[in-house]
Amino acid sequence: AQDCSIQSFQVMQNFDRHRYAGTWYAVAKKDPVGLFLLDNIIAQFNVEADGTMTATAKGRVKLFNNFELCANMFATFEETDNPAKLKMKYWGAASYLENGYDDHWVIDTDYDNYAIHFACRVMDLDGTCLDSYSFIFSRHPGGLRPEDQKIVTQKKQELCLLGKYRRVSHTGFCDS
Ligand code: DAO
Repeated sequence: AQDCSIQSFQVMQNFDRHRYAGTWYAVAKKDPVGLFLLDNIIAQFNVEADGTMTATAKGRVKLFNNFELCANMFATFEETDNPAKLKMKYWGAASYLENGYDDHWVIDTDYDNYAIHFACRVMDLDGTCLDSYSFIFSRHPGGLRPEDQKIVTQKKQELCLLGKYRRVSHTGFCDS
């Protein structure tokens, strides 16, 4: 049987935040409970002068009354004993946007084409995840290259999330 305890998940070896920096387009997403970012999700990771990683992100969200807008989000990252397992503090440019403190695990990336992210918000007693979300990022707004799709499918399976993702569309909603 497959081991779905999150502590058994392989993460990126020798994670290099300098190579991870730059623009990533979310092309697929496994949503958490209380879904926030819907689509047109673009994240920009930075390495600050002091070496810490930060990010800005945009994405379409729906607020109360189904009012939709483009959310401008900010994040700072804290290190843990594993360089690929970061803690992310995030907040919105406006006070009515979501804020929180989540895991940000980099499961795999080739830095130039694809990245697979995973965050568990609530763990079950057996060590599996009860409430997770995961982004599949591409450097290319058009999606993943066929050769990367294979790796991504394999990793989705290892995260016990195969079939749980939806496509994230890019229509230009958050451009300009
Ligand atoms: O969209 O349902 C959701 C959960 C994601 C919340 C995190 C928003 C802030 C993201 C900034 C960095 C990109 C990973």
